[in-house]
Amino acid sequence: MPLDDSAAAPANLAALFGPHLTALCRRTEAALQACGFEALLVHSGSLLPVFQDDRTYPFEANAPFKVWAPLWEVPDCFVHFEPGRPPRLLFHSPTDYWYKPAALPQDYWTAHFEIVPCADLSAARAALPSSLARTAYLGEDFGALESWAVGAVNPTRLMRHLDFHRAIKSPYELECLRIASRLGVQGHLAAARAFAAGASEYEIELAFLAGCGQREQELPYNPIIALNENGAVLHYQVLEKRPPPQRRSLLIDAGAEFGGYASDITRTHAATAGDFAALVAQMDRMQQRLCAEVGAGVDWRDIHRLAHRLLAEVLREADLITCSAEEALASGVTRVFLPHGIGHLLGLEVHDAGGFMRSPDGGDIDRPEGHPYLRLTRTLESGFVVTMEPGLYFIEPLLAAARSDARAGRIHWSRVEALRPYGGIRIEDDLAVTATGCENLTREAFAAAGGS
Ligand SMILES: [Mn+2]
Repeated sequence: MPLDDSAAAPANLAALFGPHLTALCRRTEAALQACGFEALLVHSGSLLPVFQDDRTYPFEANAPFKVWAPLWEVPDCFVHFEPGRPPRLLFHSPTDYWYKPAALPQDYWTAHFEIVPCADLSAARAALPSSLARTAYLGEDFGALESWAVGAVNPTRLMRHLDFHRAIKSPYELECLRIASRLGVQGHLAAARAFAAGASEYEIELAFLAGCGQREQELPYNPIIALNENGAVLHYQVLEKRPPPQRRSLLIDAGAEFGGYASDITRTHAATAGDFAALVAQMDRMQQRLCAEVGAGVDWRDIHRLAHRLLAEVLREADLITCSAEEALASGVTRVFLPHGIGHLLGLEVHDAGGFMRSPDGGDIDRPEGHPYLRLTRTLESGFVVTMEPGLYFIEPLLAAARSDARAGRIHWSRVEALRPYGGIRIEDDLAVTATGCENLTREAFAAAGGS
């Protein structure tokens, strides 16, 4: 399906970018001052060659660079920022006839930069001040960097200052995230149609890519497209090219990217009505209850704990446990069925930076005991964007462990066996936290596209 153009960049990005950059300059200036630096130099990233080959791995621009400029395809660019001056973009413009060099950007954001084309790294160095002794550099340690004599490479304290504030998205960033959600939803709708038509995992991925109009390396992460029991593998990465003989369920965790910002969306589809479809509906209601708890001032760890309380009730109602919901919670049975965190920060990275920080200088906030995979422990603030992704899975190694200890008597094993061929359920939306609640970027995008 061709990309619906109405999902692409709206005109208001130009108006939003200026204030975004002004705020970024201001907080970068404060961070540099707090950490004893006079300037910042950020690298977009290096192309990584494959050993003994003339190919390179797909390029991924570094997030600390993408926060400055929505350039995610061009290696060896730099942003140089000195407080009091407009940021400079040293744009990699090689002379090349093997590959097509990127054209100098001309877009809604470029007027805010002084853009300097640089043929190679030595031209980039020549465009910078002669001494970089008070400059902090962020990026990989490429070969020539030592001779550039920067003041510090990836100084931890400065990076923490910058990462801490990245959790709060500007209106410009929120708009990029909305567009990324709309693109991702186009992919999900196309994938759901392919599943209904009996497609293989591989064909469902092709439908997703065509739906959002992006190639795989443009996506924020490799889609998880799992039919039947494959849904029990949390980061399932195989794309079977043949459809299974029996089509029971699809778990698809896939997002799109816009302006360097990600969406991260999961839906679970049942092929037919029945117990599994009913369980998906129950998990959807539970997910919506959790979303309703989100708002500024809420401790994310409390949301995670609440998810386990609600999951215990779902397990009880679905007859998957033989004990009470309270006992399932207390004995750790819910963690057999939901072994991952309830959600994470989302932005320039799918698992965005700064999820554990108490303050820029103040150390980290611990995860709740027994929950080692939670990626966010901060108290929510207006402007945070988080995912809400409860799950319920039938994971063989976790079930095997529970079968051999005290939890065995609390699980209704014949029910587990009946549902195990369906793999698992995850439902994931992206939420922008507000003072009074949240904006559900995913559900709004589905509603606008006429889906769910
Ligand atoms: Mn996620």
